[in-house]
Amino acid sequence: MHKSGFVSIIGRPNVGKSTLLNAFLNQKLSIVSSKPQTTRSNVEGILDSENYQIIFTDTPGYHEPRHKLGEYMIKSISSGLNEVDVIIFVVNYKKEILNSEMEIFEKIKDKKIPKIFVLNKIDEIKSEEVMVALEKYSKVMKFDEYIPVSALQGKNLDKLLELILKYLPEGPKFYENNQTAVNNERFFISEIVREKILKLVRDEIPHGIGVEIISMKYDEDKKKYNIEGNIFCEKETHKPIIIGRNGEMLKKISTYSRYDIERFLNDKVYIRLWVKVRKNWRDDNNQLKSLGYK
Ligand SMILES: Nc1nc2c(ncn2[C@@H]2O[C@H](COP(=O)(O)OP(=O)(O)OP(=O)(O)O)[C@@H](O)[C@H]2O)c(=O)[nH]1
Ligand SMILES: [Mg+2]
Repeated sequence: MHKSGFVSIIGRPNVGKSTLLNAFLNQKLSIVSSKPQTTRSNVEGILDSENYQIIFTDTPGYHEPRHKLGEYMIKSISSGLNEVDVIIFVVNYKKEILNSEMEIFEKIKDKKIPKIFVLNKIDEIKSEEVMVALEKYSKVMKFDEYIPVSALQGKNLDKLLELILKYLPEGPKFYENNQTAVNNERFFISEIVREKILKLVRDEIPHGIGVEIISMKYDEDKKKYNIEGNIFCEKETHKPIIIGRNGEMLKKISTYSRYDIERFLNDKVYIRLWVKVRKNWRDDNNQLKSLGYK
């Protein structure tokens, strides 16, 4: 018997949805950072085995949108819930259940789809707290399964996979063997650059960053990819911060990006990035589209 299907990972920002996807795929597919609202578009990853194929969708964190980019992110979550076979709802331990968690639950509770409740980051809490939290949530949120995990340490992920497989329907492979990614290469490359900016640049600046890959060519003589891209920021005052003194910050962003892109493409890379200002692009439909948020 071969099982296959679509599994969506949803939850508030920063709870570890992308970390969970990457852990299942054993590959860094979706970018991760300690700042909330890291993921902006749905990222699909395929876990393939002899007896099953799971297509995971990592979605943006659920939040109250404050601009059109935020609205796009919220729409992505909804579209990620269309025609799925299993929903995974990820939360982190807190003393009280949050209103926003209840809001997410309200959105999925009437769907006739198997739902798994995942308490993530259990490496950060005591085992008594795990029990208390699971009991508290299970009283107010009806799920088919409840499971505590640590996506970062890989704790209980084998059990979570078993639960997913339990609810996954019988079906054929939807994608070829050995394919992990669905989104296109340029998407991943721009995401890698955005991740480095999220890690290296302070405060709120990264939230207003958009990355566009303008060209990607393979140089047959030098045997490496030539990649060029634009980093868009929202304010004139952000530009010198991203470039840094003597261009040092931009150099760091480029170098760290190159390491990851080389790993991703499995080839040598030369990357050049430019920093440009696009005022309020997060609220401009055309600019959003040009950055792939459509
Ligand atoms: N201690 C601990 N940290 C974790 C775990 N899973 C994720 N994290 C950390 O939590 C932070 C957020 O992780 P992400 O995977 O980006 O979270 P997300 O839910 O995808 O966030 P958004 O894309 O913003 O919605 C990162 O710093 C991760 O390293 C875990 O199991 N344990
Ligand atoms: Mg994410």
